Amino acid sequence: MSLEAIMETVLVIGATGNIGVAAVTAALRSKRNVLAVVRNQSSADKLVKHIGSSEGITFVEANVLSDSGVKSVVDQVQAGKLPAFQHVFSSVGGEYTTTPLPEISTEQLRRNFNISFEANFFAYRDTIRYLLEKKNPISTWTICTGSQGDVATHAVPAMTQGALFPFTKAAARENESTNIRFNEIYLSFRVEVDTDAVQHDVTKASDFGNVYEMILANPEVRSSRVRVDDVDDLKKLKYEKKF
Ligand SMILES: NC(=O)c1ccc[n+]([C@@H]2O[C@H](COP(=O)([O-])OP(=O)(O)OC[C@H]3O[C@@H](n4cnc5c(N)ncnc54)[C@H](OP(=O)(O)O)[C@@H]3O)[C@@H](O)[C@H]2O)c1
Ligand SMILES: *[C@@H]1O[C@H](CO)[C@@H](O)[C@H](O)[C@H]1NC(C)=O
Ligand SMILES: *[C@@H]1O[C@H](CO)[C@@H](O)[C@H](O)[C@H]1NC(C)=O
Ligand SMILES: CC(=O)N[C@H]1CO[C@H](CO)[C@@H](O)[C@@H]1O
Repeated sequence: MSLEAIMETVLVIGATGNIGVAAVTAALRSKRNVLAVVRNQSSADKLVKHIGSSEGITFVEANVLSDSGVKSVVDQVQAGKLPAFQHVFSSVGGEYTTTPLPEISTEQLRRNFNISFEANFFAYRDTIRYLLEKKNPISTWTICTGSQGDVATHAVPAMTQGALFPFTKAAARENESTNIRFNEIYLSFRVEVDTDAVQHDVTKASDFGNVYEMILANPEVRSSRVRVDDVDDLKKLKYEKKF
């Protein structure tokens, strides 16, 4: 068998962010290729800088906020212009701000729901059919949400994360017995790309990447919330069914 035939590919949406970089790191470390969706060349360059190399990464430009952005990527995959993928990881994210509720402008509210909710929803809606059609039993679909959705010390991200919870529960239900293992990573502490993490004394993306590596490696983890409450959870998966 050729190397291409056995090499898996992870489609990463939000690939250039703190969490996306962790997912790309995990994919490459576990000998998978990455198809990274980026908004432009500067974002692609940023990802290469964080990872240290572009080996194993194919870049595709798309506007993931638009309801045709991810769809255009899948269309190109189906046309054979981009590598086929078996896994999806999504972590498009908006502002981590403490703006109090009365001061949130309509524009700020809509922008954040656009980035943190709609983009992740479109990513799911427009890749899931492709993965179902391929019927590959190794397929996975993973999203990272934040405990802000419950804690709500930061109203803007709290509201968008809160909206992601029922979406992930519905997706976990709909794929309970398909070829796709859908899982949510529920993260309760700050993770940043390694250089920033060192400066701010928070967890490094490369360490957080362990969680995604463990999910990819463990066929038992399905339709679950994987809780990452403290650093011990970076070594051993803590998961339970979403419903
Ligand atoms: N970091 C954490 O500690 C943490 C904790 C709990 C939960 N989370 C969850 O993970 C999500 C991502 O967090 P993060 O820290 O990785 O965020 P981030 O570093 O700000 O990254 C956000 C990602 O979304 C993309 N994005 C943002 N606005 C965009 C726009 N207008 N058009 C196109 N792409 C856009 C960014 O692309 P560019 O690079 O091109 O800007 C980047 O890839 C959060 O929203 C939350 O759901 C994160
Ligand atoms: C890429 O997008 C970012 C964010 O919108 C912007 O600041 C930057 O100028 C863009 N770079 C290019 C090369 O278009
Ligand atoms: C959301 O993003 C899309 C694509 O960039 C844009 O067309 C739309 O106007 C945005 N919606 C809001 C409410 O900001
Ligand atoms: C077995 C099962 O529940 N399959 C569902 C998986 O998700 C797709 C798309 O959302 C549904 O069409 C299937 O019925």
